[in-house]
Amino acid sequence: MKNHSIKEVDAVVLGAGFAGLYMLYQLRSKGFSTVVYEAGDGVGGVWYWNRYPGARCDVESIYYNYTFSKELYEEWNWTSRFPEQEEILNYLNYVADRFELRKDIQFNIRVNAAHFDEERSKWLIYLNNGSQVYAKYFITGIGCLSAANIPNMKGLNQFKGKWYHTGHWPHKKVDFTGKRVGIIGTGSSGIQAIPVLAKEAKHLTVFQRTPQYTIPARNHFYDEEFIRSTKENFETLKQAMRNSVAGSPHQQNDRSAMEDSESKQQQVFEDAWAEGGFAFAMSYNDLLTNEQSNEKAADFIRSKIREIVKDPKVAERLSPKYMYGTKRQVLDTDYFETYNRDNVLLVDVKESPIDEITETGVKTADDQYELDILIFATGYDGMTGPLFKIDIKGRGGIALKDKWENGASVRTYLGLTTAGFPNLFMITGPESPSVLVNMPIAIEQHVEWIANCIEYLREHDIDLMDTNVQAEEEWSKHCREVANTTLYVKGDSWYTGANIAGKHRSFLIYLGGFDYYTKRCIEIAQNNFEGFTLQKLKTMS
Ligand code: NA7
Repeated sequence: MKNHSIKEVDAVVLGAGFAGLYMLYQLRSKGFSTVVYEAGDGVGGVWYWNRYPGARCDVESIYYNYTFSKELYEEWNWTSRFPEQEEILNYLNYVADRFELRKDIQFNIRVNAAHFDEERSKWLIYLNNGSQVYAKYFITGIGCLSAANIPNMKGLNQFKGKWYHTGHWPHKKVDFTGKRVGIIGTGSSGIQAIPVLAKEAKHLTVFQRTPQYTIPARNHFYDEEFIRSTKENFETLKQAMRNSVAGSPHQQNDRSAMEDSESKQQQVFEDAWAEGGFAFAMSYNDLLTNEQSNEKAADFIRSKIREIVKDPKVAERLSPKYMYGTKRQVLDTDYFETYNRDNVLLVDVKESPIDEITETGVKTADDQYELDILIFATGYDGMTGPLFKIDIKGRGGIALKDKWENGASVRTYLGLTTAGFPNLFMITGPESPSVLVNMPIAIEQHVEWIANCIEYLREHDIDLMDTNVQAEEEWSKHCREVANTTLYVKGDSWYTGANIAGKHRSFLIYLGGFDYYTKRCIEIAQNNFEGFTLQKLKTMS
């Protein structure tokens, strides 16, 4: 029986960030009725939510854009090497207006659940405003890092000051003038915020659990001539990014650090340090596969910390001991220099764990720190976290969370689909190259593949596409095998899920190279979507 009260569309897309906006653009241009649901009151995704002081992208702006439209690339002018959150948000708002995307986006709506209705072979989507919608295709564009991790610390509810998480920052400017500020967490978000906070606040206490390898970003304004030449080279740049290992035109040095003498290594690392950005990560080809090379890079950074930070005890606390790069390498502006300021205190919470949050601040095993504002820069439940926040149920009413055994047994095909959940697509899902590729480029590749796939299904009158169990077993196995050849799997990071108490440890990013991955996706499509079962339904209600 057809339920006439429930609206029907071809596709429901979740999230209006880079992924959701481009998915909408693609599907609409192919004539599919599409609606995007977005929890925020504006577009931008991660760039809508992450408004903390100092928030910036760690990919160079001229590469951190869409490449599907030459005109768009020519129209937009980035002002500096590493774009600020506000500038990226302005860009995405410009995209939404330019392609008239807003009319198909519903803001301030959260999708609570999506259940596959086997009788109708459609997804029934449940919205937090109480209404429902049927969709033939259900597509998630919710990012890999959108489920905030707010540690369950005793006493937080009794804190009389204000507290914030970096990923849910207020839209009104927070004034730190004259305030005693505390920040927990020294990942990318903390390291970007700390130098800015230190300049504004009366006093800043940094609660560090694990020190980080961070490299100077060497941010600077672009000059007009540089921007003009970039635009002239658009086609070359686009091809270079789309056919690269990591979605950027930068080439990795093709040598092992072990092939060079100590003095040559020092020179290579010095040059990369001076260049800033991800040059350091690209300085040798085996920093993430060879422990000896890795140790050389780690030693070099530790020597820089000792050089910059005046107090040797503080320098020692700031020096990471784990393998370089197994947590995402951070880019900073004056991070280590900030610890030379009189108004900044570093507290090592591994030495002296946080006991509780009190009415007036943070109490550790050894001391009490009085605070007016407390900031959680404590990261995210990455990769599976955003998907598990939604009650997604496939065939037989099986929940995605149960199929994947709460993260212990994630199985996908190309990180795009998973068996038993027909017509569900995950943009940059677990086991795709995602966060280890320049995200807008990874997103474009996924979105174009999904849009072309859906168009193929329409052309061939196919109603349902489901993943074969064997295909996903093989992909997941391949994904794990490639990861196990690297040092990434040895690190305690959000990459491995080790940052979340009780989370199963697994490495859910495909490391076989974006170029290889793209070719594989194309081949699969060209072979009439091998690894999928394509089904025509006899009668449609
Ligand atoms: P990250 O990189 O996960 O960093 C979170 C930080 O918070 C990290 O230093 C954690 O220490 C620390 N943390 C987490 N929980 C606690 C508790 N309970 N107590 C003390 N310290 C804690 O998140 P970011 O937001 O900085 O960056 C995420 C990504 O966004 C980044 O990689 C870029 O891709 C963009 P730990 O290291 O786990 O010991």
